Amino acid sequence: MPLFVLLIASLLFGISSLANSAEKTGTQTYVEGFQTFLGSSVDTGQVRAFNLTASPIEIMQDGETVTRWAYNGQLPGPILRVQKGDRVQVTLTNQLPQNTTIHWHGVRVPNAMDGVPFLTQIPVKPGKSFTYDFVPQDAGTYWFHPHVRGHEQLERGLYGTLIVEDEFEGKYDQDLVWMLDDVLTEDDGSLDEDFDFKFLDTGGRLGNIITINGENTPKFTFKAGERIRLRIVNPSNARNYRLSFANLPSAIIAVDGNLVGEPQQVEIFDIVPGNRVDIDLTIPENLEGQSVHIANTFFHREASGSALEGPQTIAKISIVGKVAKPKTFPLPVHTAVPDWTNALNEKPDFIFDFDTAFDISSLWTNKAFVSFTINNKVFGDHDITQLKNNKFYRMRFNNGTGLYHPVHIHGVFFKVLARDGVPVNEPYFRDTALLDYDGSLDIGVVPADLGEWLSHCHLLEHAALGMKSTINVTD
Ligand SMILES: [Cu+2]
Repeated sequence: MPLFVLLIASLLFGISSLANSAEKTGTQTYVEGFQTFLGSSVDTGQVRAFNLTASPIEIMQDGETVTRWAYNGQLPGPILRVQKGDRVQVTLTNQLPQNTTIHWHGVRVPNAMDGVPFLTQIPVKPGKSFTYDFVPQDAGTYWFHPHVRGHEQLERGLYGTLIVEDEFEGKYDQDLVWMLDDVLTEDDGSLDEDFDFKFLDTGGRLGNIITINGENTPKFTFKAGERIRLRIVNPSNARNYRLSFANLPSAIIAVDGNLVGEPQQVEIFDIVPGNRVDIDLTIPENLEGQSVHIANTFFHREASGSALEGPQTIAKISIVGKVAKPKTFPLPVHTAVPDWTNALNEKPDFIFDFDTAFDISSLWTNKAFVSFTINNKVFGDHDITQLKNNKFYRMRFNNGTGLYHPVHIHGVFFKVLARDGVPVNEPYFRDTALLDYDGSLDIGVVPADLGEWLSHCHLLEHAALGMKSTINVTD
């Protein structure tokens, strides 16, 4: 080979490898930022064992006996509290008439503990047990629910909270969980038990009653001057919420578990199915003796018939008495949330088109004639998205359906980079984010746990009709 060809070749090679390494350096910053955010792993040496039995229960509702499904006979299910680094062992016993599993929503568990039937485990048959075993490494508010017939099993009442405690435990006057759900009932107060395809070709199952911890418009009594950590979880099949705390000072201090880099405004945050937000709520000292209504202001464009629509009161707070000394510590924040503003300069590595497909032959039958697709495929025929561990990826989700889709990816935290093409700088990570009905969502993600993980719409009727795929994280 002539010398000048070699020279040009080596020059070209040199330039292209230089370009590659520049590119790598850019995204490597995001990887390192995320690793710093997660911090080093912890092992307390403690084992925390719990039993969860899923079974039908009978409860009284408006003077009638109605049947729901529950963990340990409790509706909502128990609150499990553990320390970061504890070994958590939960034995699930299935006393339901169906198979079930438990998915630990938002918790980075070993893949085999993720609770997805036929992907990470064989489902637990009626009468059988399975023990989940994992060591949570991220403090915050998480939740658990079945991943078998989710649109039925969650609606019937199977969900609970997992709190991984952080350094702010015990600093608040009260630490409360609000499971914010909506249920669809018959006129006699019993659950509407049509879990066939009645709702599945729509915006999902919107209930006619909004409940907090199973109660319709509950009353809470707080003291003037109290500082409350309110952990809100949305286990609803399809409903989004926006909360208004009226004249009570409030701020979001955590999203989907982790603390935020800067406190967020409660009134503009869409709490979509799967999301958790921790709210720092202060009861002003001068409100003693007064009452305050907490409202849901989200307007669902699909709502019709008996589906309730905001704004409406979902809880009433009576302020009785006064604390001796109000707590004055600053709002908790995570000090290592990386800035990924420039991540939009990277090209999308993957594009996911959310759409619908129709099967005319099922029209006028009891079967759904619509399926919900990702890149024109339903779960089972889906493409597996291949990812490398500890590498940055930019993903784009496009919505061609005119319906809301809460996008949830198992096994990762991700950051929203743009919504409907407009850059946003959310100073926090999530595991679930809303793909708006006519919009798009751009996210950045650094996988940190190996295995094939489910990625799906958390509107449970859409998931049931195919809107699921997987990401496979390898070394
Ligand atoms: Cu959806």
